[in-house]
Amino acid sequence: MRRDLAKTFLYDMALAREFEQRAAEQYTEGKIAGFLHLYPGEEAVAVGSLRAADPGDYVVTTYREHVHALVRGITPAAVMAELFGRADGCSRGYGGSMHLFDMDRRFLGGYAIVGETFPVAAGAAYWLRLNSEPDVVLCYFGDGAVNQGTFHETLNMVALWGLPVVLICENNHYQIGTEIHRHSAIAEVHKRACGYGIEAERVDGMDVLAVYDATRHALHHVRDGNGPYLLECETYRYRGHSMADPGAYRSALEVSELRARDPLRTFRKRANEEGWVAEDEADGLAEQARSAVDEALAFADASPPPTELHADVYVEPIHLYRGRP
Ligand SMILES: Cc1ncc(C[n+]2csc(CCOP(=O)(O)OP(=O)(O)O)c2C)c(N)n1
Ligand SMILES: [Mg+2]
Repeated sequence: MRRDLAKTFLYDMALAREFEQRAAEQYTEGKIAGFLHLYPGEEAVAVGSLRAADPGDYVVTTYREHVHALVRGITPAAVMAELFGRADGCSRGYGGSMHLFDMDRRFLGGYAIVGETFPVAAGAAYWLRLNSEPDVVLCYFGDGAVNQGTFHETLNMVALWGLPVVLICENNHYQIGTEIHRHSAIAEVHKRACGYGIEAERVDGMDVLAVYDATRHALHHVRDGNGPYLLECETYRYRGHSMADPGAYRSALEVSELRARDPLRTFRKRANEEGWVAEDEADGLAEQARSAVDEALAFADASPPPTELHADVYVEPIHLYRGRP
């Protein structure tokens, strides 16, 4: 393995963990409004898959998307400012935590509706096909989205038309407080793809290198013209579903077993043992990540509120409503 890639993985995951922990603090201090869904425990999925993608590829993802945005190259300052609802946020303060967007980085957004990412990704992939572009769409979704109609409709159409999409399931086994076995006849998400003739694979989503290798394989498959691919990454979130959820439905034993497989700690240990990244280098990367988040917080705090909230809002003239009940 290349040493620079191992360092990139370590930095990305350290930044992800630090960013989310500090965002949680800001939420409790009232700096962030609305819902806040955090990613600790799942870092290897976004980092491994997005580091395997090309800059030209498109990304469509869910409301648990801060880390995807960071790995894609949106600055921590622009992401934190968006969480704060400020003018310098990547969505100019309009979107907040669940609606990060950056066209330059082909980051087509976080989406708050479960199952919403599928048709958006299919549309983008269809556009790529029409324009004979070589790029691929990475479409993220949670295990809670696989019983939505949009999942099945989209798998059918992207398979039928052979569209360039890698579907990436972040299977953390929970949909808010409901465990997947309680609502899904087939809980192994990758098995569902065969119903549409889509190749699929399950991968250990706590292992960044495994996710990276599997995504590279999936992207080659798609770029070689073999149609879509579905990757199921088995992972776990350490916090509740959102800041509003203490996560009391999970046993302490279950959480501690999964904490023992912490993707950040396990990869750091492996990188050290393999001679890819020494302990002091890893400490340095963690320190850099802390400074980046310090700067992001200062930037977000200093950023003004949006001044043009009505700029993109279309309303009918108010007199049309006069006289209505
Ligand atoms: C169509 C729709 N139904 C219900 C909700 C409420 N809701 C928000 S998150 C969520 C659970 C989704 O779980 P999953 O897809 O596994 O994603 P995770 O939060 O685990 O990352 C639900 C039901 C929603 N946002 N959209
Ligand atoms: Mg889930």
